[in-house]
Amino acid sequence: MELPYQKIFVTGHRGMVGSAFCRLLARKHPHIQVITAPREQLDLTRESDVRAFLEANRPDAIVFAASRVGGIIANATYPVEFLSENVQMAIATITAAYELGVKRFLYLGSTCIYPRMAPQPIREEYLLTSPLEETNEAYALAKIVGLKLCQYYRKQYGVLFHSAMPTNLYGTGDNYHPNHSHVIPGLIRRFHEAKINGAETISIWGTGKPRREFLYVDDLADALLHLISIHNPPDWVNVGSSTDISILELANLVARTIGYQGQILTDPSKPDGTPRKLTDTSLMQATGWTPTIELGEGLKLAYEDFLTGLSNGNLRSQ
Ligand code: GFB
Repeated sequence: MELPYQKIFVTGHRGMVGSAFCRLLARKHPHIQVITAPREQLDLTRESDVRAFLEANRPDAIVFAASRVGGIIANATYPVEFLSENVQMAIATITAAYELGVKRFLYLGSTCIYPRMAPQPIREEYLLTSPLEETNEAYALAKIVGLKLCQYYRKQYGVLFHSAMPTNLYGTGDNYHPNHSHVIPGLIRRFHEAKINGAETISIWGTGKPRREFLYVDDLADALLHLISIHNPPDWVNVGSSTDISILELANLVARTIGYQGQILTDPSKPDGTPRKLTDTSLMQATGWTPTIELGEGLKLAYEDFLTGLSNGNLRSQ
């Protein structure tokens, strides 16, 4: 399907989501000019800088994939940065986009915006119905601000600003930092090192009892392309795989993928986070989109990406 855009500005193009979306655009819509700006060239927290950049580049659509992101330990350790940087980037970029007449704005959040004890599976309307999960409250609040600002611009000014709330993501270009990463890259790195070092046991964080849903990042990129191509997208919509797995079962799956045969131990001194955050994806399915990459296949692709990054010396670890 042709897209009615000549120039799309993708923020966060070097991140896992942004780079996956740029790859997909280049493959499926090579005629569309993809505009990007590295952090050292454009500080998205400064509205005047963003306005000047948009004035100079005039994109007709923005996919907002820039975020200060991290796993449970990073979020629980740096709430000031997770709240302030993400709120400032959202307000500066969404406001500048409206001022400069950008036709379409797709903002990315996360399913951690929903209450800790939301009924499962989580539907979009459960937003703000009860307290958030403490370990990532700062990030969740920031993402709720961005989602709501887009919703208000759409309601008040009729512009097509809307949001996607992906479940836990993993895959090509992930961040493998030993402490700041999410669970899948965290386990891949540590299980690989345990295999190489012949470690007899390895500990996973927490009790292993929480359940998580996962989506391969190339599936998300396809969902984002789908969302900017439909005429009346939901104000915000969950993007997930509709299946979840316990962290201990995931650890066993990662061990099998990597070929690690030691004993897997739990470490209850580390936080579990929210017990479960399975998304209800019926709203997204109703728009005509479903994911294609199963977890088993995705883990193989992610491990291959890790090994490639390791051998090339360009593994993302920040
Ligand atoms: O992926 P994760 O860091 O974030 O942790 P959340 C998921 C679960 O995996 C937690 C356990 O119960 C962790 O205790 N876990 C076990 C590990 N071993 C590891 C490990 O080696 N590394 C990590 N990171 N976890 C995030 C939010 O919550 O979800 C973010 O903090 C974002 O803001 C993201 O929303 C999507 O799933 O708990």
